[in-house]
Amino acid sequence: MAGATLTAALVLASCQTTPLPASPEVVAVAMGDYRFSYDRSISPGRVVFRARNDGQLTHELVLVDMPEDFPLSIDAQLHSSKRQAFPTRAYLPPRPPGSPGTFAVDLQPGRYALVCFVADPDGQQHALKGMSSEFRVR
Ligand SMILES: [Cu+2]
Repeated sequence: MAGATLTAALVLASCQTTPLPASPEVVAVAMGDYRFSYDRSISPGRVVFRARNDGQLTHELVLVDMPEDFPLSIDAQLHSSKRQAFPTRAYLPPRPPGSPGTFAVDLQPGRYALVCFVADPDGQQHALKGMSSEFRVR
């Protein structure tokens, strides 16, 4: 019993003297039917995306890097005849309604987008029904 108390005291002491890394920024993303809702003011560094499917349909979340000089918005790009693949930074597989999902990434200043490529029974991807969203880290 005394040993356990001593161990607890030592653990407590080490916690008080060891500096902890700063808590990462957390971005809550609500995935609705054909939209992403979140606070777009995101700072550089480690960012935790905490997503949740609040819709009635299954959704996924693909975080892509967009070239700074790309002339179109993500939505215009997705609807253009020349769809271009951007590098995937993170991928949250399809989630049924009510289901959460979390991932962490290290983001440099730049241009990014969230996209859902799940297809409806009509063959159309959610990305073409408005389920894409661009944000800038600065
Ligand atoms: Cu979707």
